[in-house]
Amino acid sequence: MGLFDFFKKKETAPEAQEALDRGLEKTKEGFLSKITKAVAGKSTVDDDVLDNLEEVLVTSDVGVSTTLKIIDRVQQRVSKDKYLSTSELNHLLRDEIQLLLAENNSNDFRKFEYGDHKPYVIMVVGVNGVGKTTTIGKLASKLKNENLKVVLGAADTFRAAAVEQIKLWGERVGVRVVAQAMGSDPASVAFDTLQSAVANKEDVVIIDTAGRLHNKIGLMNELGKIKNVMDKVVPGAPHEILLVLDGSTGQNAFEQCKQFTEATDVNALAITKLDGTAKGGVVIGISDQFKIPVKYIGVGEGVNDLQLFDKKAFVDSLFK
Ligand SMILES: Nc1nc2c(ncn2[C@@H]2O[C@H](COP(=O)(O)OP(=O)(O)O)[C@@H](O)[C@H]2O)c(=O)[nH]1
Ligand SMILES: [Mg+2]
Repeated sequence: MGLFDFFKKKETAPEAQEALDRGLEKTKEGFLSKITKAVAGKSTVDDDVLDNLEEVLVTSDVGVSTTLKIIDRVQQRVSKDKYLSTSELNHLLRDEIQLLLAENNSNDFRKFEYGDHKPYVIMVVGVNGVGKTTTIGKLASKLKNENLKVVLGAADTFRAAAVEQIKLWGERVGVRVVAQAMGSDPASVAFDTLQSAVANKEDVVIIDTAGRLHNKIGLMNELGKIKNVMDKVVPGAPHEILLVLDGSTGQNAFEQCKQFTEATDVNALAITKLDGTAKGGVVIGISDQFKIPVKYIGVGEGVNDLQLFDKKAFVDSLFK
């Protein structure tokens, strides 16, 4: 079984769907009430309705280019069926969004073959405050529950609180944390972590980093240095560069995604804080525009509030 397959099994479970529904409540409320307004007083889907719908999607943080793609698809369906009723619109919209996402990121994490890499090394990047350390703690807990040996590297050495926070998560979920003093070289922490993971035959290494987005060159250099060190200890590492984005920041998350993907080889995304925000549409836009699989979504601060992103379940939940 691949490393991440177990998530997949759990994702289809009713508890996971319920947690997702709860987490997306605010987005859903906003989205559905806007759609209701968009079709008010109309029986068929005409140009006015499409214009209103476009506005609904843009104001739900789906992003302009993804919105235009969706509207275009809906329009094609409407031109085939001129008497399409507004009551059918919800289903149509849901189907088209699901199809769009399915076309885009077809190469999912489900294809990860964990057996190819031991240790499997994940480097976590993203600006300060987006939820990197929290996501690492949650992920470590999930992996540990599957009997994988996990070790965390406290390579966000920029702030003392950051080192303490990841140590706390380590204690809380019962995984080893490699740390040095605040202000030490992040690459040196990464080196120590990987070396000890190899010595201890651990399965998964997760490296936290500082989210300093000083400028693109600075970021590239900082992350490049950590990556190079990892590759020396475990050739090919990091296998995963996970960019964490705060979904509640809407369009800012798009901008951060752009900057980080330009600075380093991000190959997985986590979008956090979808609970308590009405901006959950950002997941659709980011998933569509960046062609990088959204692997995880955060729907709360608790240790169990991390889910694997399941496109179908996500969109289903929005339209429930
Ligand atoms: N509501 C909610 N809060 C979250 C989520 N993920 C992280 N947080 C909170 O966001 C804050 C910053 O998280 P942290 O992991 O320290 O961010 P970092 O600076 O990127 O490491 C903390 O208060 C977390 O509890 C989430 O999915 N939902
Ligand atoms: Mg942190």
